[in-house]
Amino acid sequence: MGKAGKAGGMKSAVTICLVPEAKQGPFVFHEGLEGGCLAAAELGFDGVEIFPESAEAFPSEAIDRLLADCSLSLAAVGTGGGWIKHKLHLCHADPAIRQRARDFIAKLIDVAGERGAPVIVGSMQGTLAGNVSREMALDWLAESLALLGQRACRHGQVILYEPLNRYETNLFNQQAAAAAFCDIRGLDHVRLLCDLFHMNIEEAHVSQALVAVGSRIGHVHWADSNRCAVGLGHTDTRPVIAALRSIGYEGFLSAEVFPLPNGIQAAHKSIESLRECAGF
Ligand code: LER
Ligand code: MN
Repeated sequence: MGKAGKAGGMKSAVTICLVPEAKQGPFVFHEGLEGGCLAAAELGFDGVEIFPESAEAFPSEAIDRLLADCSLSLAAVGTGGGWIKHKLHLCHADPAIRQRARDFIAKLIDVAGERGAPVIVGSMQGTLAGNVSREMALDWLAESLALLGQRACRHGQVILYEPLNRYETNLFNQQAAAAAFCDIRGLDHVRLLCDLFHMNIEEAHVSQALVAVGSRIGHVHWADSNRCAVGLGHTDTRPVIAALRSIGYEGFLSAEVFPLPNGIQAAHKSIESLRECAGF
């Protein structure tokens, strides 16, 4: 964390995708773990956020070696490989698929937890479809997040639940509604992942929305309005940083953006924006 400096307790991270099917996805590095870690370290990021295919395919030995050699933290581990590769999610009408989705995430909680990191439940939350009522889906989601949260807690971790924009889920699109859901359902081991790209679409006021959920925030995806690196769109990130400072946020600001014009330049622009806006 020593690199954070004026950023207070906030830390920088950059995304590395290990799922070939997600080649078009909003991840900075797609060309392998080693290249991604070396570039992240070279650019001065504090950590990396990894999007693996599954727990079984998680390259534990290589990750441990690279994190140690590059002095990087593991910021978080994505679970969306379960959706992209197997179409699993936590609100599926079929109980067997819901169970497989939960098992898929549970195994990733263990590999992430052993390395001091939380997992992200984003696309694996699913979306309401067919005859599934909202009430039913939210019961299933709460039940899974409670069980998975307990598992994360055994590693001293939380689950990062990510409200997504309306084109990706109809469960929760806004932070306040997701926070109220966590409160009402007693989801003590769940924190919110605030993705500035989704928030730019869904929130009336991004920085006010951050302040309103305050201590529920566990992670931030650092992205501009067009999902490019911050600085390449029209989001004003200064009030965002002021809002995070005002609530004493000490987690990661993780660049989850398209590799445009390429991964290295997106990473460079991301760390530069963190230095300019947040004093990294
Ligand atoms: C998906 O849009 C997203 O933001 C990811 O972080 C979800 O896993
Ligand atoms: Mn995100």
